[in-house]
Amino acid sequence: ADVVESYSYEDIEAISKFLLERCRHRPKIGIICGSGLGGLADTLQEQEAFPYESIPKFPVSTVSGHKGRLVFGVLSGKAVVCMQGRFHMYEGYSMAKVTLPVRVMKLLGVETMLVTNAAGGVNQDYVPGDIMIIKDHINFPGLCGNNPLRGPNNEKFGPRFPAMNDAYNAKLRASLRAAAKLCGLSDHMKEGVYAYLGGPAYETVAELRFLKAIGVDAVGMSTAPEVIVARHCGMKVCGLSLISNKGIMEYDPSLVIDHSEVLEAGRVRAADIQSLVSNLVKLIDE
Ligand code: CYT
Repeated sequence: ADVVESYSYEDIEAISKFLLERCRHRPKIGIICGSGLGGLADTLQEQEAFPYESIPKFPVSTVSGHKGRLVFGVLSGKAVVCMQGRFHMYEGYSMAKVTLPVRVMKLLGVETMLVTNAAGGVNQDYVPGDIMIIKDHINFPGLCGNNPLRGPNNEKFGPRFPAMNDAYNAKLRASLRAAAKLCGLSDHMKEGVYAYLGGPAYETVAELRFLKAIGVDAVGMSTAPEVIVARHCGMKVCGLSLISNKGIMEYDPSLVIDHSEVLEAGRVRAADIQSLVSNLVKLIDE
């Protein structure tokens, strides 16, 4: 049943070959940079960058605050590859396009993937500027059938029915806490459940109250699809949400949220997230 868009193993192999032939780095660590957090890629040493439009069959990203390059380089002495700008379902991309870069990373040799995003705080204890280690997620589109693994399964990547109970690696989460300690960020660290919603509309008050009631700590419009595809193909995963705003849970029309607020939180904490990630990379044993 060819009803879902998908890339063949050969398509993905061709993209990774294209990159490997033009790049001397051989990263085992992949990093997906979220809204306002793309600056991390600019800090890599010995950079080799590939704008998405220069990579055959690669989608091109459109949302402001997302650049659109695959950047290879060295961070804390280790080779890494960063997605500077990701693809979101709300931009109109298929799940296949949203998650294609993860499979490309897999064939590049990536074994550990770190995903970052900007998210709204649902947990009332969270304040903008907090950094949440993702402990687990709820994939709302997936619960209704729009899972990135929908469609024919390619056994070369992973099993038809992959486990997701241990999606966010416990050892990596401990390493993130240790990394946070090293750079003096412990007081801003949280750990919680991320809910993935399709967006692009922010949540209604009733939606946020519902999310809170079911145990969600932060809400955003990315990450879960990439994590599912990474786990499917056996990568170790860890994730960070920068809490960019408090979710508005009261019927008070004077309270507003806009995308510039989300990007501003990224600017305030960008350097902290960069040192957190570089300390984490230091702690990852390859
Ligand atoms: N904030 C955000 N909802 C929010 O309130 N960054 C994504 C989704």
